[in-house]
Amino acid sequence: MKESVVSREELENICIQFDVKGKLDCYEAIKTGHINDTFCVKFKRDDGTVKLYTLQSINTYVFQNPEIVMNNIMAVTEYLREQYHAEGLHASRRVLRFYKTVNGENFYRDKKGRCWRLYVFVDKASTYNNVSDPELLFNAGKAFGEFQKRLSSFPMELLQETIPDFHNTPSRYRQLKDAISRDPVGRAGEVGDEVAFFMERENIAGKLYNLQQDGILPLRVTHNDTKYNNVLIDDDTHEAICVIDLDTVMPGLSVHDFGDAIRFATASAAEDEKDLSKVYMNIDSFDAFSKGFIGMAKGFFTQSEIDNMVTGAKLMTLECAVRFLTDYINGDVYFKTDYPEHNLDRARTQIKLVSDMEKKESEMEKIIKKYS
Ligand code: GN1
Ligand code: MG
Repeated sequence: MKESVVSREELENICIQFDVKGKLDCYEAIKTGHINDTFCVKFKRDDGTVKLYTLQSINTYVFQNPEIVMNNIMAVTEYLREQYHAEGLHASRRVLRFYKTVNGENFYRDKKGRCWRLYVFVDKASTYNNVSDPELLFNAGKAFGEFQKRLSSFPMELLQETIPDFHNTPSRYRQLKDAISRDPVGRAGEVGDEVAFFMERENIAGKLYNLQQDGILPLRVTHNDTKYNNVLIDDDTHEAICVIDLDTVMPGLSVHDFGDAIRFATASAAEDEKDLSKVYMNIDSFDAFSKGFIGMAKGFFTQSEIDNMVTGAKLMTLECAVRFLTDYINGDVYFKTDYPEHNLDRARTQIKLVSDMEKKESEMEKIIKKYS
């Protein structure tokens, strides 16, 4: 997926659609994230005051119904904001605040058909891609766990699925097989080893999906994209203050949120590291994150959820590997890439992580037990 090009004048005009006051002073593209195009924009008012906003164009190949995405996000952020207020807490740095357009819409569709949304930029806070500091990992685990706890009273029926079957791992396998048989850009022949790895594990791919279908794992309001860089860390206190990237908040499984976070936060190297000898699952990071996610939500998760957290980590990593490889075979239509083998490199790191997790399964189980 290619990034869309947008001029300064276009950015300024789009912001004006959200009734932003003043003139565009400067802007910067924010490069984290594989899906949407994001900018930090700075506006200067006539009285000299400045205000920062995040402007984002929603990827409509990935999110075919931006109305649903924005309805969900507005409902969830509003709910969280009221909850914080009811507890006498400030919400401005804890919950993203989205603006409506001058026409009262949740997003603005420009002449080129791109869908834009605008929200307050949270200052003095950062996102990180690679972390090994246990305090930061603990704080992020706590924040993602708390996010679920806070939304456990949210009326789930108000949420619509923004991407159907998002974490349906068997369906991700079907998409892979479909890509292999269509082979639109002639890459399927090069990935035999990777495909063999997936096929050897196909028998476990449906485990969590089936447990949910059988009513053993409860549906909750979940985030579904709990990468470490989807939580804002306060620059001064190092607290994980605000969960971001809410596009996939919808009914889902807690074990998926835990698992996807583990996939990313405990990885010893970047998601696209080429030197696979550097890639493994850091068990100390696993301990720190679990202490936050499970330890701080004691009593919240059911026993069947606790029993399946480690499977969540393995399956979310496996699923992500399948998705990267599928996109590679399809010609890189979904995830943003910087070079032709980018998705293949990503798939390979995830495969390496799955292998390492398989070796460390009993160590991981012990840690979960310790905190539950
Ligand atoms: C995408 O947008 P970002 O980078 O937070 C993807 C996740 C993947 C992740 C892999 C909507 O997340 O599902 O796990 O890349 N988001 C979507 O890094 O597909
Ligand atoms: Mg995302």
